[in-house]
Amino acid sequence: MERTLIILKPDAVQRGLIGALVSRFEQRGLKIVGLRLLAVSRELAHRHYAVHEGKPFFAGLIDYITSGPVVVMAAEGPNAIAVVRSTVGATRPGEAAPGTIRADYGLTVGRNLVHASDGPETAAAELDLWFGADALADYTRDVDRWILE
Ligand code: DAT
Ligand code: MG
Repeated sequence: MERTLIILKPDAVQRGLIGALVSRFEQRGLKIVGLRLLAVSRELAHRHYAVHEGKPFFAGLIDYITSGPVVVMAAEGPNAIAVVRSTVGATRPGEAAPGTIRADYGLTVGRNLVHASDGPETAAAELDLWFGADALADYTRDVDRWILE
């Protein structure tokens, strides 16, 4: 089992896509173990995107992620990190595969709707950054025997 962080960015919230996008992950069978809506401070944005500091798009990225409230989710499942990345699609929506969130709802890299952790180390660090150590829910779902073999 893995856990990973998903952020529905301000454009997704403003466009009224919270329900539709949360549904994508639920329908895939992933279990939501954390969910909250919050305004993002520039300090939190800098920490989240620290790896991109110094790149030409960094300032615009910080402006974008702090431009309105976001929804942060923790999702759990087998290979959840890769499964979520494949559901989200390629960074540039114009290059994302049809059926992925970024292809189905997006056109430009600066409004690509969703963030998803890209590996085990970043998932652990991002879950800690956005949820803290012990805020995630441990629970079982009766339906899991129909989703997980
Ligand atoms: P991803 O979000 O697919 O993990 P990333 O980590 O490389 O992609 O970059 C983080 C975000 O930064 C990405 O969602 C959108 C923005 N971004 C990346 N490359 C960019 C570029 N060349 N121009 C503008 N924005 C970019
Ligand atoms: Mg990334």
